[in-house]
Amino acid sequence: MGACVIDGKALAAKIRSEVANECEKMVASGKRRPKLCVIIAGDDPASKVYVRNKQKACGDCGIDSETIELPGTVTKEELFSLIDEKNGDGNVDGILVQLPLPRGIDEKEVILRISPDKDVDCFHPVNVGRVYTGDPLFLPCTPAGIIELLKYAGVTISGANCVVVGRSNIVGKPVSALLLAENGTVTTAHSKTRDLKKVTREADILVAAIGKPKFFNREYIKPGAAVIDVGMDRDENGKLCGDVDFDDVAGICGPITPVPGGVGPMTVAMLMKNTLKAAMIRK
Ligand code: BQF
Repeated sequence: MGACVIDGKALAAKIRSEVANECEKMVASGKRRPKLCVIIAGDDPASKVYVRNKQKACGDCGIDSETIELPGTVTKEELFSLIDEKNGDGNVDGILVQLPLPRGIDEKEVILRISPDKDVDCFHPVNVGRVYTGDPLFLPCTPAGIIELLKYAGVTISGANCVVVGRSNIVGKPVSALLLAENGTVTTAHSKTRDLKKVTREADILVAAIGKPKFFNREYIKPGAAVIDVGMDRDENGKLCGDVDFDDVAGICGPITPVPGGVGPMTVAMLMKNTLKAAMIRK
């Protein structure tokens, strides 16, 4: 117990090197490298950074990557025909459409268009359902990264009171499902939750995923609790920070993830794992 900062960067590097080893094994056995196709539409600066992080991670792992940049004015039909082409391309293992999409394009429809066996983000309803029924093909990247971070820090999930704050399809809902699959006792709290402090103060494991800079101070935390900060927010000076007031909380909590260098690098590392998996099921 006692505050310890969980080094997500180091764990992500370890996972990338394991993926790299597996890729070299594939090459040694005469197979081609896994290949990820990343599609980005528009010029959101944060999205561009994330796509660059993913390209670089592919390079580190020995995964081939192709990035297709579309203008923000792209139509749904154009995007669909590109996805159809990549679905049918036997040399492409994973397809990722960077979110958010430009206004007017329905993300749900785009996700449905991606072949489930190439859906390395694990956003397709078929893959989401498989996670919930305990028969996963891929694991959702950020939630799977969170589980790995907890295990790496030596936190026992089984039997623990887990409180997830936030209920997005990308983080809150699927991380709740994975914590449940690990035998946690899971509460998913959100903006309508009454007396949030009372709820989070019961948490042995708190996952903060609401997108509000430094929202969670020590009043929300049970002493010794593990704190996972999924926020990618900007503070009053425009500096990157999380949903947790790290300096206030670090004095009383148990293991805690920093921002940057906590969950973020793990999201990208788990994407590499999924891409390797996609390549393995293709052959
Ligand atoms: C780090 C993301 C919100 C909305 C859409 C490393 C990433 C971030 C941080 C990264 C994220 C967040 C990604 C760090 C991908 C994680 O060193 O702390 C890597 O690239 N991420 C995304 O693709 O879409 C998002 C957050």
